[in-house]
Amino acid sequence: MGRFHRHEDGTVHTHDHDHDHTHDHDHDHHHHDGSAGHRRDHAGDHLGDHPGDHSGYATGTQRVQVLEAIFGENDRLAAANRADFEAAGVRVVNLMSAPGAGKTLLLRETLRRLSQRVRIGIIEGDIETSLDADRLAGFGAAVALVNTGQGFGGECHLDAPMVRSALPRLPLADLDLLIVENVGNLVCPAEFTVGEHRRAMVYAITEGEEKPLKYPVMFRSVDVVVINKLDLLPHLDFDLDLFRANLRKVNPLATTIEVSARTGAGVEDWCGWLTAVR
Ligand SMILES: Nc1nc2c(ncn2[C@@H]2O[C@H](COP(=O)(O)OP(=O)(O)OP(=O)(O)O)[C@@H](O)[C@H]2O)c(=O)[nH]1
Ligand SMILES: [Mg+2]
Repeated sequence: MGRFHRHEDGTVHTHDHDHDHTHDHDHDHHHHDGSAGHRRDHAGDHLGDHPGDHSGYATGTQRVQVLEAIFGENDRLAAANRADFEAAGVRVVNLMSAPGAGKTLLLRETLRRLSQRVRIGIIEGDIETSLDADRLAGFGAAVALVNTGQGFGGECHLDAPMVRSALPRLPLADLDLLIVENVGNLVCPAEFTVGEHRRAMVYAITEGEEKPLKYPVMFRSVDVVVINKLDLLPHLDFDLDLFRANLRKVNPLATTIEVSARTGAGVEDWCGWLTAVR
């Protein structure tokens, strides 16, 4: 998805013109669920701020209408999910990352440490397979799998309707915390709220320091960035200070937590953040 902007009021506009883009689209936004006072970007900012021929689509109005309908439906069901979460007294964290950043390993280590004292549910989002859901079985959490490829058109993210489809398979009223492991993707999941209270992302230091600048929509949308794979630092020429500076440029308010899901270092800090979500 690109070449369109979504506004706070739900309206959308496209860039179906072909002049150079020199104007700034970096408006301030707030989450629709009010969970954080920081910015939520327009969709497509990563494509919209550079010069280029944007005349490829002759169907601008129809595209806008379809996108408004998609986001409108998502927001409606996200609100319904949120109401169910509130009624059940469960706090919900939407966990996102690029593929392979370490979400599932971090969740396994989280369950090892927390599941004795916190009642945890997991919604495991993957395009295909139950591989990650299987990896999280047997650690004391209720796990519900959503395959976005089966019946959902192979989507690159979990949206509110998909999360809603998993709720009947979870003992919501008996949970304290529900963690949604989103599909591994640095772009699409940021655009779809699922009714969560907080947004978190796992970022692996193998991904390079510049990713907050290249994928600002995701990095701006989160409350916390878990910096993972710190055990690999001696083997990389990764500059942690430069990464932090890049992150601050796009999201000065994000909390950061340094971990290695492999060695367990820092995982207690992440567990502390999770249990403090109110
Ligand atoms: N060295 C090292 N490897 C890690 C760490 N965390 C995860 N990995 C490895 O990175 C690979 C991907 O980890 P996953 O937990 O599957 O990552 P994911 O984000 O769940 O991946 P997707 O669900 O496919 O997006 C696996 O081989 C993990 O063992 C870490 O802290 N250090
Ligand atoms: Mg995973």
